[in-house]
Amino acid sequence: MLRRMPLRRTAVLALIFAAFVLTASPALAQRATVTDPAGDASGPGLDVVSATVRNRDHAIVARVRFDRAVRGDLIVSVDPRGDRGVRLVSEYRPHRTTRNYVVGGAFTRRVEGELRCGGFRVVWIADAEVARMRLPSRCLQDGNYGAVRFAVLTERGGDTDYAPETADGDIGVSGWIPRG
Ligand SMILES: [Ca+2]
Repeated sequence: MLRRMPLRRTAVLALIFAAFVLTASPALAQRATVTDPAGDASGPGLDVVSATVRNRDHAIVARVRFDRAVRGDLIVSVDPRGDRGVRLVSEYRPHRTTRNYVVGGAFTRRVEGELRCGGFRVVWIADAEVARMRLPSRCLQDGNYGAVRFAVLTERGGDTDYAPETADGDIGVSGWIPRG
């Protein structure tokens, strides 16, 4: 027969379990999300609402949500620790051809020039106001990297919106995301 556990002991166990889950989840998640207000964009371009990046073993996957998926350029900067990163670019044209490409250098260390990256894919799900970018691992430092961090910028002529934002209102950067 089961012995009834005293109430206080149950509460202590619940607290220990909650603490374990809270400590364990960031390492297990291998992803980071940043959010940004709707309605803060400069001009009629892409107003970023949130962005999530997953650092999977074989690919880095970014999912960016907008207030509305309208014409504009989306740039996701990805930075490995201590090394040169890349910028994932999608020039979204809902009624024309959308151009997708990768450029060398993250926002933190910009380099000009397009990179060849076979397998770089961008999907716009306009009904859901979402863009999804997938960069194969081999296109970043030949796959030799661990944690990454990211930032999102949108442009239409000039800068439209960005996330995360620092306290001073400049473009910031996410926390480090361990590789899955
Ligand atoms: Ca915004």
